Amino acid sequence: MASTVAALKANDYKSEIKPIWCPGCGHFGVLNGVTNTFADLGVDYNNTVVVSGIGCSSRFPFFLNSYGVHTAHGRALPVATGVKLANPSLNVLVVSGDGDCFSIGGGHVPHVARKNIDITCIMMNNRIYGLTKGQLSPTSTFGHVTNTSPYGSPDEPINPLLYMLAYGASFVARGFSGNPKQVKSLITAAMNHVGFSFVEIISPCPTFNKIDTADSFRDMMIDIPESHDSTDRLKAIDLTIKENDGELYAGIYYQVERTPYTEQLQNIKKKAGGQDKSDFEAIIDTFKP
Ligand SMILES: Cc1ncc(C[n+]2csc(CCOP(=O)(O)OP(=O)(O)O)c2C)c(N)n1
Ligand code: SF4
Repeated sequence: MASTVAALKANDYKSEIKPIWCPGCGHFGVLNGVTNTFADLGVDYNNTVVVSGIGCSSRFPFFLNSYGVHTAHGRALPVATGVKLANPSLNVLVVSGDGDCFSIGGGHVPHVARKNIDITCIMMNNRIYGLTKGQLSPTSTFGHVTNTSPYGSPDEPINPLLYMLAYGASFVARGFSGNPKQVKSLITAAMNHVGFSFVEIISPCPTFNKIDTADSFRDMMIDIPESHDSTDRLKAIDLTIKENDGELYAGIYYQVERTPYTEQLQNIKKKAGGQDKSDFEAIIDTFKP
C-alpha cells in the first residue's frame, strides 16, 4: 500500500452522502468492509483515489471521504491504471459490479491482470444488473429468468476468478458481504499486496435477484481449506472450478510476488535514459519557481 496516516475511525472515512442502496443490499457490507480496512491500515484518504464505472456497486466513491472518479460504464480499470501510472504514490482502489467489470468492461480485465498494475479491484457479484432493474449479467446462472431472459438464460455464466487466474493476476480472493470479518481481512490482504489484487465479494441484490438470495449464497460459501497452497496457480484454478457445482470457496486462492507495472516502467525509463521521476512529479516540477 502506498500511503498511510495516523489512526482514524471507520466512520471518518464515510462521506456526508448516505448510500441510497435498497434495504438488505449486500453492497452495504462491502462499504463497511472498506471503511474498516481503511481505519485498520490508517489509510490516508487525501492520498487515495477510488475509481468506479456505472452500477449500484459503482456508486461507492460518493460514500467515501477519499478522492473518487465515477467513470463511464466498464471503464474503471483503464482510468484507475492511468491514475496509478501518473502518480504511483497514490492508493488506487477500483469498485465494480459483475456487469460493469465482466460485461461491458470485460475487455480491460486481461490487460490489468497481465501487466500487474498495482491497484486493488473489488468486484461485487450479485449475478444481475441491479441499477437498470434486473437484466441478465455475465455471471447469472443458466436458466435464470430475468427481464431480458423471460424463458430462462441460455448462457453458461463466466467464472470471474478463473478469468483472473488465467490472465495472471497476482492476488485473487473471494468473500461474502454477509461475513464482515472475512470481507475486512480479504480487502486488507489485497491492499497490502504489491501488484494487481482482485477480490470478488458475493453481494446479494434482494430487489432484483430472487434466486441468488443471501441465504442461498451463505449456504454455498465454504472456507478454503488451510492446507491450500496459495502460491500454486493450478490448485487455485481447481478451486474456482468447484463453482460449477455450486460451491463458492472463500479466502485467498492465489498470491505471488511479481514486479508491479510501475516498477517495470521505471526500469524502462532508466534504460531509455529518461527521468526517473513519475510523470506526475515531473509535471509538478514544471510549476516550481
Ligand atoms: C454505455 C452504457 N451501457 C449501458 C448502461 C446501462 N447500465 C448501467 S449500470 C448497468 C449494469 C450494472 O450492473 P452491475 O455492474 O452488475 O452493478 P449492480 O448495479 O448490480 O451493482 C448497465 C447495463 C450504461 N450506463 N452505459
Ligand atoms: S437494486 Fe439490487 S444492487 Fe441495486 S441497491 Fe437495490 S439491492 Fe442493491
